[in-house]
Amino acid sequence: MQRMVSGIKPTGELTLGNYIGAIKNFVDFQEKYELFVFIADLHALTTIQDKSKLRKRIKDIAAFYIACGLDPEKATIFIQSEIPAHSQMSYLLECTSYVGELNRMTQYKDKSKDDSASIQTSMFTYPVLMAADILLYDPDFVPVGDDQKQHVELARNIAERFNSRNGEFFKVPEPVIPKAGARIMDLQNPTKKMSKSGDTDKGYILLTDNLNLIKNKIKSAVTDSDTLVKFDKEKKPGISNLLTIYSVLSNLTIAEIENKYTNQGYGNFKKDLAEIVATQIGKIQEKYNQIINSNKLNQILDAGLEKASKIAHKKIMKANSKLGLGRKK
Ligand code: ATP
Ligand code: LTN
Repeated sequence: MQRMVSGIKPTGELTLGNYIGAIKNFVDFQEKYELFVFIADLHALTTIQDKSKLRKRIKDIAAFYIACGLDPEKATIFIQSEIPAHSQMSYLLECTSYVGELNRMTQYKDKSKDDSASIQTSMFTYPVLMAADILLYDPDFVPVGDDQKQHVELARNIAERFNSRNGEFFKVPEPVIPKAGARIMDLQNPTKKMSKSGDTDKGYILLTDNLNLIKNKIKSAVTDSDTLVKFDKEKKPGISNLLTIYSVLSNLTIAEIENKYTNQGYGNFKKDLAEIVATQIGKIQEKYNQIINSNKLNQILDAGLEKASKIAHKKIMKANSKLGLGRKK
């Protein structure tokens, strides 16, 4: 069975973007691949965090993974910081990467544009930690949203460089970007990615939002002044974003949805979409409420930790040895 690895960082509440761009796909992939999914808590420390909020979010993401349909019998779910090999491998890969290539990472460039003096070092080096997260497990594929493609490509370059310097050691993985929904946009500013750190809370939908609030956010999403339900990313970014959400959540094609709402204007379209989103998130919330305070969540994370840490520990010990560290060949 081919293997996949991916993670989400607990820097805020999960959004509909995280669900459509990442988690929903993990749920499909667990049927066909050996899937490792983790909570990237070390990555959260790239910005300063409130400790008690961080701890709550770590468990929240684990509970949402399961509530969204990840099955711990099929997928290995674990917390990154509980496996020290991630940080250790990150250091070895820092010794295999260049400042020049990290400087080219667009996410870093965006984040450091305003005030690079107050950006933490870890924000700069974080793609290397992400490479470590991936390469430790020798996956074939890394499913991520659009914004993370460049980081997976960096991981590939680092793996190839390590292999050419030290002999074949890491598998070089491929990124897997979803065909639809790789970039769900902000509902109020549809040229920007929907993000938990967005400007207005009307722009993003959280998996924890009250269902009525979700419906209102969809109904007040920015569209354009004509009334045609038609996909056109350049000219009609708002309606195109809503069509993408509708299509991914209903399994109808964009063309089928466009047909369904010919000559109806935006009102009915938005009303139906509001129902679809609220119903699906409502089901997720029900399962989340059942699991969040149960003992089962800890058992799942313990089992995931045991399985993942064996693989990661072996790999880091072999990497140390490959590089001439320690005493053992
Ligand atoms: P932030 O938006 O706070 O900067 P993030 O949501 O991009 O963070 P993560 O939570 O680690 O960061 O992202 C987890 C996964 O969700 C990644 O694969 C990312 O590409 C995907 N993702 C995040 N936002 C969206 C979005 N708006 N549309 C599609 N996929 C998304
Ligand atoms: N950097 C990613 C989260 C992340 C990740 C990973 C994704 C950390 N490690 C390994 C895939 C594989 C983000 O910010 N979205």
